[in-house]
Amino acid sequence: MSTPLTPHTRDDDAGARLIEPLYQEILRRNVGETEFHQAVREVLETLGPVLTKRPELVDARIVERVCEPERQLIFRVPWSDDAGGIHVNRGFRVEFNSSLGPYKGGLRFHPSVNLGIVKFLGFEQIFKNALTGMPIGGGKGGSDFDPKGRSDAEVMRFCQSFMTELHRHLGEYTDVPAGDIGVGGREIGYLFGQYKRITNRYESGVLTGKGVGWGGAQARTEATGYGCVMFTDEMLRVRGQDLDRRRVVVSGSGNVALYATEKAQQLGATVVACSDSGGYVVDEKGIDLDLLKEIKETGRGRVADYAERRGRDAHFVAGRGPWEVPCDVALPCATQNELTAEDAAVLVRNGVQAVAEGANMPTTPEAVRVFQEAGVAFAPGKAANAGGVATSALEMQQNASRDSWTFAHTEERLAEIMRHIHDTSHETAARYGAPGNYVVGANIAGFELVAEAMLAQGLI
Ligand code: NDP
Ligand code: 2IT
Repeated sequence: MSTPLTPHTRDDDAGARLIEPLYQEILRRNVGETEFHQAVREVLETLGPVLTKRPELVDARIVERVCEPERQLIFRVPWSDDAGGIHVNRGFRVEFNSSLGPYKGGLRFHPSVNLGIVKFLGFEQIFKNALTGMPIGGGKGGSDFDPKGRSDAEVMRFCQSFMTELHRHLGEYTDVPAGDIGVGGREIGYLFGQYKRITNRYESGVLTGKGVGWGGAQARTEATGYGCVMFTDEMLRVRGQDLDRRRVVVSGSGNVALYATEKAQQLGATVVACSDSGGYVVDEKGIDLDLLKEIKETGRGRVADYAERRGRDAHFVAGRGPWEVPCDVALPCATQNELTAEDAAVLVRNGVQAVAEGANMPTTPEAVRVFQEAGVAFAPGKAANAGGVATSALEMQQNASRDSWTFAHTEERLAEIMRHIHDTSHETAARYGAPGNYVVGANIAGFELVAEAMLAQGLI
């Protein structure tokens, strides 16, 4: 037996009492998948009131069905390095839920990837994608391949081998991958090329995050980070505040972190720290984003290099996360469980006002409680980082109509979608007796949309 759930509801809630046995069954059937257990638990803890109000969802076993992927694919990915050495990696694609549209979600290439991680990401994706209001189901994939230190030719051969198996499961109406950790424009290019070669189809809508010159959407690169900051701005507005002159700390320095930094700076904030897996850099005058982009996007370098090149203004702290740097707004944009209860306590002590998850599940459940109990505005990833996948859906829309929109138009659509997700989460939380609790609001709003479609589509 694990620790019992802590429902966000009253003790007399009949729905909440149904949840515990469901969760125990999920633990029993998905042995060792700790991140998946965590993601399921965080959602189930908030669903009690919905099940109390909607017994037809209980009768139709919607929770049991939504926690079981429609299909899980695991495959061998052999490839050869530049010296002719042979490597064998494992590929995954979890096609979790297609009630709202084709499976949609990124691919992650990182040595830590395993089935439990892909399932946690796929599970989150179902509700995130629903919240966007776009016609996309939930899925996720990836590999334990480590792209760090590999040449472009090696990455290309790996991507080609990965797609040689995965292509038979994809299609613009079936399953549409995109990027995530370790998968950016370069990898999407190689994956798309191999898909096209095998199928002999220029099926633009089969992958998103493509180059803007060959079917990609303007603003998709920026969308996750921009959207996360737009969501933060909306949360602050509700409290009569804004981002102007705020001190912001961002973790990570990849796609999400770089463009969260860019949007925060555009809105008048000073981003004073960012990080990578080697440590963090503090730059009290504000991160020089051109320099950071040059190091990270062009050079695939480290934040330690940034500190060195920036000179006296910045310093690097090895082997630690950035949460000890005092700030008004914290944006975890690196990876899961990177912000612990101890980090949260330090942030609260230093006066943090708002926290928004650019990454997926970066804040541990204990840390979320620390923020909520301290009255900090907290935005869960499935709401705050949904701008990336929403803009992927806009890319699919442009591909389907053989059109391409301007950056300004696409960014305006993104801003509308982020406002919509904010308002829906905020209103739903209030309607279910948890005002200001975006975790409750986002989970319930996303779940209700998916549950409705599953009910309508019968027992499948
Ligand atoms: P990138 O690969 O571009 O960047 C990842 C960043 O996080 C790097 O700075 C990396 O440092 C750091 N990082 C990764 N793993 C770890 C780790 N185990 N410990 C410490 N630091 C780590 O990925 P993205 O920016 O695309 O993704 C970041 C997060 O955002 C992920 O959680 C992803 O799921 C989520 N996300 C991404 C979206 C997208 O559109 N790309 C959309 C929505 C969510 P290092 O280089 O040292 O490994
Ligand atoms: O976690 C995510 O939402 C992503 N990695 C983006 C998925 C997508 O299909 O654009």
